[in-house]
Amino acid sequence: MKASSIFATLKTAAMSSSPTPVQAAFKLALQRELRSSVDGISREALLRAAAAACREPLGERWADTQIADAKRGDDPLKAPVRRVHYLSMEFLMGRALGNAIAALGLEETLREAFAAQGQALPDVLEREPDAALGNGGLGRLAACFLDSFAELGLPSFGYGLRYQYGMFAQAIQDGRQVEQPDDWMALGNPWEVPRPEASYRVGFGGRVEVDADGSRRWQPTEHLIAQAYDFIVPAHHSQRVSTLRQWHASAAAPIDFQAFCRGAHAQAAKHRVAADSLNWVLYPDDSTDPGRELRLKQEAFLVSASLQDLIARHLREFSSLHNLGKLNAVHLNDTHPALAPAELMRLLLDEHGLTWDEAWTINRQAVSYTNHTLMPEALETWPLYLFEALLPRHMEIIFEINQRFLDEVRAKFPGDEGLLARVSLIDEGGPFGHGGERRVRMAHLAIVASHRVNGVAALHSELMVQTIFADYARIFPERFHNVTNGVTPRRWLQQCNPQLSALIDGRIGKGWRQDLAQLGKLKGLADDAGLGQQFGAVKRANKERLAALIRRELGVAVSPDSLFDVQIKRIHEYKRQLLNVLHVIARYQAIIADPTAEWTPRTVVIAGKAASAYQMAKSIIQLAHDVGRVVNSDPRVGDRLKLVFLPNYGVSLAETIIPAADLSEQISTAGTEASGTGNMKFALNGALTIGTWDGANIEMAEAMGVENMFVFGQRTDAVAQIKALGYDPRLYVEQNLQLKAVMDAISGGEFSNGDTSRYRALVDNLLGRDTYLLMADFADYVATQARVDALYRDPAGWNRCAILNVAGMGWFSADRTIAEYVERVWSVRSLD
Ligand code: 4GP
Repeated sequence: MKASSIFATLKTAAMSSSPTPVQAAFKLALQRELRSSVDGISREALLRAAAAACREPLGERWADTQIADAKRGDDPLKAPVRRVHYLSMEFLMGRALGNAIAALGLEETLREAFAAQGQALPDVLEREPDAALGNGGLGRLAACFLDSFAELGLPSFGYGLRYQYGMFAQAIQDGRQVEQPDDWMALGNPWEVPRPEASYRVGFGGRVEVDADGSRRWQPTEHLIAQAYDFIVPAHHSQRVSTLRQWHASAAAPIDFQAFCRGAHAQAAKHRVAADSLNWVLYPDDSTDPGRELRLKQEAFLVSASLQDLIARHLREFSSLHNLGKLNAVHLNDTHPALAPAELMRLLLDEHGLTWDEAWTINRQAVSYTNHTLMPEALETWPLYLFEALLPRHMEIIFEINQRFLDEVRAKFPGDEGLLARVSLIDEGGPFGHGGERRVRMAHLAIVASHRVNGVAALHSELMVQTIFADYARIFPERFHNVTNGVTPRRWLQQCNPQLSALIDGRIGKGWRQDLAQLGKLKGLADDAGLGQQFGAVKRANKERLAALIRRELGVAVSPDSLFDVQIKRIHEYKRQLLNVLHVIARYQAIIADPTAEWTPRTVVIAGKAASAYQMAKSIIQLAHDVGRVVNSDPRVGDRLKLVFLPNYGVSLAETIIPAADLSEQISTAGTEASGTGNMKFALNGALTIGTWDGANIEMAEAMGVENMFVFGQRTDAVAQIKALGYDPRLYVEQNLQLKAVMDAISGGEFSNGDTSRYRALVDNLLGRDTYLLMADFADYVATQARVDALYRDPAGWNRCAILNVAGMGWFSADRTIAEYVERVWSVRSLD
């Protein structure tokens, strides 16, 4: 039998779950791998074999999906289905094999095949490096969305860059974070499918020339080639797939042959190296001019290649551009791809000869934008000089968009010069601007060009229109919406927590994988003591697994009987990992003061990366290590308290930690966390949340019943009020002896071997400014942690509450989120 026909059989077999042909196909792929393996059947060889066996049926599904999608505009009586193009600089995919075999129904087959080779499936799965092509929440959200695109059968393409090094690998040396390159493709990437036919030229630099007929033509001085590599994401309940198309850059003229012949080899390779630098890392350090230039080039490269691909596909399918906006959505995942409207205008005007009005209509129909943070520093702006030098034609187009937009605003709000200056796409660098430097405001471009702008949780969307985008909300009130985030239940329950999945299946059936709302059926079972015990047993097994990992990684023994209190996310002052550490210190001091009191044993787990230039976040990581070292080695404490920091946080580590958590720390200052998605993953796996009234915590509390969450701290309006009245953090410290003792211990060098300077900046910051109100929230946080202890001492009550948490999570599926995007942002109806 030919390989192709074997894989045709494999595809059918995967659907009918008849094991024989699948095994045959797998064995064939395995033999192929082993023939080239000199040192026996390594786990890596098994991994490659399994990936190869999965890849071919996935390839067939990909082709079928494209054929079906190309026909989507055929029926003139139906509203056309739009293909969504999700542009994102980040896709935090994690590992792929576990997901692929679950989707193809190959789990058991592979388990047996690996067992026959003396290997356990989980051990092989662990050999796959994480594709960490993202930084945090917005990147992981994009990965969840790809899963839901496939599951819901949405015609779509995710577009990103093919970074050779993802987010850095975090090592810890003497308690300090050290960044190392994350060479995730060192052994190749068995999943990517090169698409030589999808290749485009992207220009940079040069100048704009005016033709005899007055039309403008950009003559770039540098050309790069964008080459597509596809990563296929399968649906779990149909044959559909979605695609992440990642662009790789190379120089159009890779070597200067004349220079090479002269022996000037480095000079000959100059263009090649310059082009390749676009592929190196996600988020090059942009504190230098070359760093900023590289970043802007990466963004422009992503946008241009993706839009050229969209237009080429559209022309192939529909041979006319007039319906491009109606049949295609272009979604901007934050401001990083916000250059898209300018590039789409350029392509339509200069390359395809449309008029400004035609091109602008298409643009507005196609483009939409999601904001993911209220932190004003995250709203990108680019110096005009850099923009003009790299993208002169885009600069002209942005000026023109701006002029037309400001004319509209002037007509609508006559005489309001302040408004014009604030909403302009150009920051003129006035007294409150960037020190006299003119800059392009990318968020403003995104808003002006979009027909919809959304935030990611109800509170965030509300605050977005009240604060950072208040002027725009006045101008375009109908443009702003909320779409609350969600997570994929396939990865974040089915795959990461097989035991809990099986327990739930046994009680309510398997339908929740496709329709998470079915978890609501668990509500009626929350008082079933048997279920509670089984629930506790599953948690206990997951905790043992995590305890083993902690011992392996850190050499620290933690007891699975203790309450596992977990905070894993990027390290940021607003997320308040520091508040967590302050509580650990307070608890430590209280245990020392009264060791015989009734202590609920706790293991506090923290993990997360700090941006490489973010000194305060790095100092928090160091403090967590210093405190952990002292607490964990103090014989007076024993099992009552442990603090561990697990290095190199990423998707796979989260998949092990989350199912083992009893308590989920979601403790950002109210009004600062846009949504959070970790909060959803924890609750879905039966952890109880201690959280502020912030982001999606609020909607979660409403869904599960606020009495099932440990809510504490000042709310958003109170935060604003406290600040308005002149917040003085010292007053809170002076009035709270416990807090004072904690601060004194840090500044007195108790955790830094007597070094009183190590945390001076950190302490001064808390006592002097405390932007994120740690001092104001400390007392309530500590009191609420005591309530947590009390409930944990009642296992039946705790398990009941945990079941109610899971039961309340039905709404937080990424499938629901995507259905809402389709309805309110991407559907043709949203254009009316
Ligand atoms: C994150 C937000 O911090 C988080 O609250 C939200 O859940 C997530 O986006 C997805 O919407 N923002 C980022 C970022 O990752 O880089 O701004």
